[in-house]
Amino acid sequence: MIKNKKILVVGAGGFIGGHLVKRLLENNNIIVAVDIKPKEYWFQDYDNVKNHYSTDMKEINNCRKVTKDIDYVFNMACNMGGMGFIENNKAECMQSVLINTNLLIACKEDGIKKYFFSSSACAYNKTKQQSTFIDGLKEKDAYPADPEDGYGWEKLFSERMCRHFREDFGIETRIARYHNIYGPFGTYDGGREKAPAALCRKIIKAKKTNENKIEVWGDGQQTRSFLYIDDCIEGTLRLFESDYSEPVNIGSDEQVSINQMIDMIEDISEIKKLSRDYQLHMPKGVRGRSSNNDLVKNVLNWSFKIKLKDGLEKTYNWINNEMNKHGSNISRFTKS
Ligand code: GKE
Repeated sequence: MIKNKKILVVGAGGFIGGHLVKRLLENNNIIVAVDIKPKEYWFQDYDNVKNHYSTDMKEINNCRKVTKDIDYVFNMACNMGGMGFIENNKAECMQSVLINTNLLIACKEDGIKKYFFSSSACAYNKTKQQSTFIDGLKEKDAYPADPEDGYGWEKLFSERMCRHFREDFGIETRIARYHNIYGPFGTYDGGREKAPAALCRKIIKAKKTNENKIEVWGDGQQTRSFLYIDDCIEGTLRLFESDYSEPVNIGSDEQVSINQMIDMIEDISEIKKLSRDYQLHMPKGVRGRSSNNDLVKNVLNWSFKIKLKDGLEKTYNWINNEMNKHGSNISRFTKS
């Protein structure tokens, strides 16, 4: 694993960025950490980061300020969230293209050797995700292009920007297509939360208030696969160190319906079965999605380890603690 390097992590105040910084620090790397959020809203606190910056990396001059004397760059930053956010904020999501583009330009100017871009399963062609249980998406299924409107187009375009900076200017680029990453220190309330955290929160709240019903977006039969954060960080670092420069799925192939995931969370909470109020008008996204992991096994000799039930248990316990601490007050985990 990467050791004793000077690494710029952009989006260090967010969910995946926060876990990445923690892991890189454990390996004695020197970290320069950047996020658009004020420091008090960063999802994790670090004592031993060399520099923190709260700055907007959509501006090229801000990128130029932080890319000096850096070995490697991880771009984990974008304006994002679960379906409730990305379906209603397409223009906001697409502006993240400025982060990746300006950061790559600054990296080229400063001779950065290696660059990581966090892409998404939202880059995949929508027509391949129209039935509930689908074959896992293979990397080639992103083309012909018809990604998630807004957010997915930004990811696909930025993937290509990385490719051309590699081909034309020799920056080594690595690209992960993340499949719905979840776990502790992630957003669980406020509108940007994804399904695992949202449903944990709703079930915890039902338990605390003795309600017997939760709201579920869609009919509950839509499917996804969810990847626990520790697996995500391991896969990310392995990909970064590999010599594979095309996009790779970092995801799980344990495909479940939303109803099946709710069953699991109900078991964890030991609550009696709740009735489900299916909200068909709420954002639903694609009908079915899962990761095909043939390529990742082949090029990294690695695949995810943590089963959904186990990852949900850790996530549920963390959200439960946070809700006990904050009550109905807004915590820092409500901002992306
Ligand atoms: N967020 C949320 N909250 N989703 C719910 C809820 C709820 O209370 N109840 C049911 N769902 C359903 C959604 O309607 C959707 O069909 C499914 O769960 C998953 O929603 P999600 O976790 O918000 O996001 P998606 O998997 O559709 O999309 C996410 O994909 C990732 C990549 O795999 C994106 O929002 C990105 O966060 C990310 O790129």
